[in-house]
Amino acid sequence: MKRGGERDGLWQVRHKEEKGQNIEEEEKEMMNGKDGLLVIDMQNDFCPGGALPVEEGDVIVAVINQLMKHFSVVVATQDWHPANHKSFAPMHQGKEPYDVIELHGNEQVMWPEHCIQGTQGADLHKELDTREVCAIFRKGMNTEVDSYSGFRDNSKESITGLDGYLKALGIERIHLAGLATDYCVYYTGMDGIRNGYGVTMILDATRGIDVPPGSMQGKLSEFQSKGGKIAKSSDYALR
Ligand code: VGL
Ligand code: ZN
Repeated sequence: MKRGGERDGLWQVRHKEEKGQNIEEEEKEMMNGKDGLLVIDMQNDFCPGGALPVEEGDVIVAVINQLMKHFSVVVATQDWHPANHKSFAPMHQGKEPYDVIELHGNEQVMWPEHCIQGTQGADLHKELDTREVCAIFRKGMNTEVDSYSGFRDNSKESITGLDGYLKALGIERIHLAGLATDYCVYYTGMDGIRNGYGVTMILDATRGIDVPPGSMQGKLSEFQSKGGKIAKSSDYALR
């Protein structure tokens, strides 16, 4: 299948192993039209000054803009909540942001109100180069259930259509950037693995919340234990 602007490039993942001495092993993989970049929730509310700010959340925009140039398929997601979404702490009497409750049988972190449909907080960061974005998938519209993954809601009841879109375009490997590492990026990655993609998280093109503390480390270990790869933006090079 041929798409306009298809680009070939090389990206590499370096593995360092300690075996008495440092052995540096380099693995190179060719990137082609089967690779897609997913830019997760690169929205104002997740950046400093927003409603649910992630530390340095805005710093990665420039990194992502550079990365996009290496991919012919770039997809973005947007957290897109109604104003009365049940993940919002003010919807529950006596609950404070970052408390954890049970909601319809699932653990639910109480978030500050964020990414309300149509508000400036829900807009993609204005410096994000959306010219390179082929499609935007929205999630979190059902008031009753949160939706971290770009593929489906947390209750596994409804899908966004992202999987069908990627498969229709012949995408076999997805590369993840955006916010937040330990929530929407992580859950999108885990679903990606479940749905049969090779999944790489471009770690310096993400930033995390780390709530509760340790969430970052735990989620990254879990992701790698399921076959997810970690890379850095400098591993991607156009040749
Ligand atoms: C996110 C918390 C609540 C995210 C979205 O994009 O990681 N986190 N909604
Ligand atoms: Zn949300």
